[in-house]
Amino acid sequence: MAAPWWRDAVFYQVYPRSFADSNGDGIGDLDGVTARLDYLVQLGIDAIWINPVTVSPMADHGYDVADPRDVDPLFGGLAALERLITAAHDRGIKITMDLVPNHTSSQHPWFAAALAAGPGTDARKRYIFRDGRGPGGAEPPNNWESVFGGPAWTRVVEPDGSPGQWYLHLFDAEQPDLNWDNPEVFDDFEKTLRFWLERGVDGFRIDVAHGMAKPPDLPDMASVENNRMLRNKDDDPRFNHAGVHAIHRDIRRVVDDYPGAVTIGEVWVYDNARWAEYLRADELHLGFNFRLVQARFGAAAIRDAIENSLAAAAIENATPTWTLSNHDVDREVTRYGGGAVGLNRARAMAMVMLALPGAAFIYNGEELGLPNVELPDEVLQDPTWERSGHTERGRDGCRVPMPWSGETPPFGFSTTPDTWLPMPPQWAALTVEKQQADAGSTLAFFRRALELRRQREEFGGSEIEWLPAPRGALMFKRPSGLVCALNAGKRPLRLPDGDVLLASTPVSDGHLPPNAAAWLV
Ligand code: ISL
Ligand code: CA
Repeated sequence: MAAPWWRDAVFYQVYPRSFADSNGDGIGDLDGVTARLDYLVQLGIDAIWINPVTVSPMADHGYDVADPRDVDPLFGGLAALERLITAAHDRGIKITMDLVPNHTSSQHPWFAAALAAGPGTDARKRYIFRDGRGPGGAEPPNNWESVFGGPAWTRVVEPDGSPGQWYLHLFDAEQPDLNWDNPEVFDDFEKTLRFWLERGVDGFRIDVAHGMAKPPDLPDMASVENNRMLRNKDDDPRFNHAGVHAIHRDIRRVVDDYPGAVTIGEVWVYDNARWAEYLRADELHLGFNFRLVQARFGAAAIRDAIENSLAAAAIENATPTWTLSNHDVDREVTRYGGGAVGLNRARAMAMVMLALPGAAFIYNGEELGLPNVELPDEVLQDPTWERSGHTERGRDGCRVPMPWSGETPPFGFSTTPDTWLPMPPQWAALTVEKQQADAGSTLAFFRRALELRRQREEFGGSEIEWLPAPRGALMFKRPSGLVCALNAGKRPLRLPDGDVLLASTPVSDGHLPPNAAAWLV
């Protein structure tokens, strides 16, 4: 049997609000993506993962879904998605959508029905409603916190006007968690899966894939500290309950009716053995592994992240996945120190990622070397900002729209300068237009890297062998011959013999400067 297409695919994540705006309202949309597809062909990607575009009041920019089987008019409606699918397939690009099984929008008809029907009704049993604790039920049912800050419970007013039950929302109050013990919930999700697969979608990124099942007694969390994003512990009762695996098996049975379709789970689970359970042959095809995102720029930390990611996937003979950034985390240029050093390190890490066996994910703007943007308080939109009582700024800084062309904002992203997040004037130097004209640009570098990864047979084989490297450096080899060297140290690194295919910073006299990577054959 031929290897599935996704086994070594390069996925490009489109954050649809921020990619390209086709109708001048300052918000990116699907026709904007379709219009820019040739840019992605030239970049050399295999598939697009598009963040949620289904009908949503946009409390969490689409992760609050009011109708999972239609496209929001803001993004162009269902017809725009169909145009994108057709145009992408014409160019050999796959389209994967983002689905959100853990919760709905509070404006989903089911939630409206649950509120109207009152306690103890079937309508309430599609969500997680409980009576409160303490006198009059005035305290939340347990101490769980929302990932975005504040309590994970909100009290409702009952139809007769009395203070009522509480509902669970691991994220924003506008995102009530579904009750996956109720078979109606899966039945509806199956409809959603088939709806999109029938329309030619090539697979799904599954949001919070470790979250749908909850422990029946909803026990308190041991600690409500350190519960923010990227800091969860595996003993957190809100996530990774064993019951979630039966849900993944049910999903897989549906997806298997559509050969070639892929599922990619967002699995924030740290223990390798427990993470690997999601990748069993009858569960997800791919799982995000976030160790590389979390690793600081240091040889030991990066090697540890790679070794653990490979070991975790190997437990179930699954395909490793690699990602350096996404719409939830600070951009890597900034994480690695910002400025020229941050950019050099981000380029070097892109080469490390693309040299590894498995599937790689590039987040829109990564190929331009975009940094995070420091936004003023008044433009922040991420619910985290409000829910944390203005202590966490949230994720808007990595979601600023793409600069395409011209000298001033909106840089060809839109026709209105009033874009949904403001674009920094300094991005004039980072536009696609400028970088296309510059052979030394980050964009030109990414194109070359992806071209080599696609064309050179030295990238074959599913393992890596670590080669000896001096302190501060790491070096590994693919079985088909590619050597990747990373210099995360302070002194120039003497490269082994061989031809340099690509270097993220020019090599001089056989030495790789600090904050750089090279591919050799
Ligand atoms: O700590 C977590 C769980 O262990 C979180 O990192 C969580 O998994 C993550 O925040 C989930 O993110 C996804 O779902 C959110 C949405 O806001 C994010 O953009 C999305 O990537 C709610 O749907
Ligand atoms: Ca638009």
